[in-house]
Amino acid sequence: MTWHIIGAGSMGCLWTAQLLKAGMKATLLVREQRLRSLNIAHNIARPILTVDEWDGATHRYPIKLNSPESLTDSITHLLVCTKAQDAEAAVQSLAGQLSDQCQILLMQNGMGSQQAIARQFCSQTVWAASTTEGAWMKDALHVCHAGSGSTWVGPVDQEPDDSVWQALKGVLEQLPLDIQFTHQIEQKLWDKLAINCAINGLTALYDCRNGELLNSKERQQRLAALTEEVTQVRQSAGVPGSGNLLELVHQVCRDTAMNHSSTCMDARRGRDTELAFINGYLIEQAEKLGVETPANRRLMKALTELNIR
Ligand code: KPL
Repeated sequence: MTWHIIGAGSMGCLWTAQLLKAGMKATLLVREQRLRSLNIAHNIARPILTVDEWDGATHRYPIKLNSPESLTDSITHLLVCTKAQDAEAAVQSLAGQLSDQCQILLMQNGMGSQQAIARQFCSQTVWAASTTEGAWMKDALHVCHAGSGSTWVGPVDQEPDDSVWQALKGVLEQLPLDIQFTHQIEQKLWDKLAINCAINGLTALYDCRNGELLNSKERQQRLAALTEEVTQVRQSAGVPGSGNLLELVHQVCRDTAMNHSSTCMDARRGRDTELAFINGYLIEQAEKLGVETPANRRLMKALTELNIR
């Protein structure tokens, strides 16, 4: 079995390494220009992917790199690890290569991109993942697996046959990661949406680490207001809750206290963020449902004024 992984950021590199470790074949897909620079930088036929594991071990894997433009293989298992705003175009760029039985696994933050892809690729099976694995890039093709977490996987807006379900489950169970399959991935995506709505934008606004959001009363109040709005929109959308979201948000702030969120890092680097699929998605859903979201709107306005989009 060969997996094609699109997106060579922290999750793309981490998952490529875990697939290779489990004895599967993996081809990492990057844009043509990036492919050239990586091949030149590594100056060898087989570039090396390096993973610093959270237990202190370092593993190196010779990997196969390609670009969507020059790929001729038929894709049976596609892992999409791009930013949310790039996911739909990434899958479309591979549309001609996807087999009808292709399993497409989406690993984006936020919501909206998964549903858009599921609507377009109805012959294939589209799965979404929600993960708490902690990883960051030290350098190109060098990822630091900073903390081990859990990953939930479930189908988006469809129920695959049991044989399809069992086949993917059997494959992913071979990975050295904690992966759990669920029929309620939407609930898991909403849990993660609450975490990202509360933490990501605020850390970009204050340019601080995740743990520093708990440092003052004002920041804690903003976390609480953002989270409360997610709870209200979620309830109006009829998505069952899975516990106290504010407790979950505080737990993530403590567990990832020293991390800079992905949005804070994007803002620092002057890159587009995933906020349109995080707070933006929440505000859009709230409007449809007639729910007010002043805290989320205030945050988005403040970020726009700082040119963080
Ligand atoms: O998902 C994250 C992100 O940075 O995007 C959190 C959970 C906030 C960890 O930093």
